[in-house]
Amino acid sequence: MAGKPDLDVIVVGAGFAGLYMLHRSRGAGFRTRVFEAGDGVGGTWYWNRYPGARCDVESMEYSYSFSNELQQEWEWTERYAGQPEILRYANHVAERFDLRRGITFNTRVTGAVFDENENRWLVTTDSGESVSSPFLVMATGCLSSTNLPDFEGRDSFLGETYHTGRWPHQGVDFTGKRVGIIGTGSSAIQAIPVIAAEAKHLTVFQRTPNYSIPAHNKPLDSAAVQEIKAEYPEFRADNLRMHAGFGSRVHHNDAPALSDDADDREANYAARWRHGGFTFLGAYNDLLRSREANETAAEFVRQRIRETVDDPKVAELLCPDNVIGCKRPCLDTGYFETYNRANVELVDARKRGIERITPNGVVAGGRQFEFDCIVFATGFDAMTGALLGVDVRGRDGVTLKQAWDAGPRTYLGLCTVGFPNLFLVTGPGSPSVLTNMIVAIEQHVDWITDCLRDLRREGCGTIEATRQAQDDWVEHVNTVAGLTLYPTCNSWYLGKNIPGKPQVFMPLIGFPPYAQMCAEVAANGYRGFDLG
Ligand code: N01
Repeated sequence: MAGKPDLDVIVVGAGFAGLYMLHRSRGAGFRTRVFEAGDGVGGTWYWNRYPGARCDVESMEYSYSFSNELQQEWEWTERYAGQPEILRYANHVAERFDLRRGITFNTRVTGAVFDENENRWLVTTDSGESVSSPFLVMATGCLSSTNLPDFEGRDSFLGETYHTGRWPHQGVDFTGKRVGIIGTGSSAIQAIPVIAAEAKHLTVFQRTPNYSIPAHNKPLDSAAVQEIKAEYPEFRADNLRMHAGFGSRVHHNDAPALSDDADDREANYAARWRHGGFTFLGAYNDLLRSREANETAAEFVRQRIRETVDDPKVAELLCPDNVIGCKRPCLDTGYFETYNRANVELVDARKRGIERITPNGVVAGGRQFEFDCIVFATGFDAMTGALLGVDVRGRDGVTLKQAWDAGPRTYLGLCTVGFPNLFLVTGPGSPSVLTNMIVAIEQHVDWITDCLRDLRREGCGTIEATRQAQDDWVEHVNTVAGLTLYPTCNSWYLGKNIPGKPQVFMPLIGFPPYAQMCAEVAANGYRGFDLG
């Protein structure tokens, strides 16, 4: 490779992480270019346009904090913003900070090879372009690589098929259609009530029942918004303190569940249920540490399901029996009520799974169902899928896939041994999906940009995690997870939703101490990194 690269930083992805990375690094004087596979900004909110798509973190929190002008001028309309509004926000940010000119759209990065002689990344794209830069930032998102299970006969279906994570931009009209939906995760739980209201008939195939908490979404009250805006920095700081694993401001009760008697506990859960959202899981401090405590909250939710769903058999099928909060909890608007509709059927796919897909529909539970459309709400190859979807090669030509053969290994969730100058935004081993993603993104992008400036100031060309620091970090992430009930169910946090994926608890639990650790690493001369 000859000559100087004309870029300092290449960023993969123009979601919230890529947009902010471009803004910060450009502001720090780095020549930065972003590649984006879609034809617009927004990442996950660009692709996930399924009916009912809405964020489960409140809109006043799920937004950038880096610009006071931005946070003052933007007006959210609902307590939980819908996908179209969040996408409008992403577009507004791109316009306001003149980011589009730094983004190459409709271009997927296919490969990235580290040149050890020149200390730079050579990046190739599906448009045939090759570019190089010393630093490469993967802003590829945690829930962006869709999981479409290899059901027998999947491609034989003659009707229309959709994946919630790749929804057609023009929308889908289900009027008069017989629809089957596979999956009952967050995406399905949001889509099911909306599709049911439109379709002639909806059949839901459920493998594992899910806990869901009412969102109680509503228009935002402008006086309350003004109050927050008057003290937005304090509100954000307060939110950080309150993050404890559910991605949003949670009012924590710092007492164990069994310290209350049954009536008080019920009253506490009921008040939080009426408030809606993840506040429910902050009812006690040991809900994700003690099975006995957890069961009290789980049973409260089961009772609400039994109360809501008219047919007792359907209600029992909908009642989960695992730990609440162990999988990402869902927030819904009228999910359980939907099973009282005459045009909705719930099918138990737990024992025999989806047996096969036929030209006319689905075979499950020993029955044949005929459909005009099938919706796959089957989730994502989370946290590593998008990273490993790019052919990344580090020192000695070792691929990221090889390096992570037994599961992802990182230092701070930001860097990985053998891949110098490669940064992961909200990578495995960082809190990422267990906190408010925009908060996690801002913290990572700020850390990476400050690091790039420090390297420039010190005249360093490379930064790479040491093996010892990485090994210690992986052990730390596992130890913290092992103190909780998180690893006890088949969640995508563990990679259990993807056949053959190594099972490792990928996110780190606990955002505020994590952010503090990252700051200390930088303040101590990038402890745990080799700088060259
Ligand atoms: O995906 P999921 P998702 N046969 O993996 C089923 C975020 N998100 O897109 O549980 C039959 O949760 C699978 O069954 P099981 C949020 O973090 C946020 O819904 O594995 N079924 C499950 O029911 C969320 O957690 C928002 O047994 C199969 C479903 O498909 C994450 O994205 C909205 C199957 C997949 O559920 C992912 O949510 C949407 C098979 N072979 C998403 N394979 C909000 O902000 C999978 N399933 C509100």
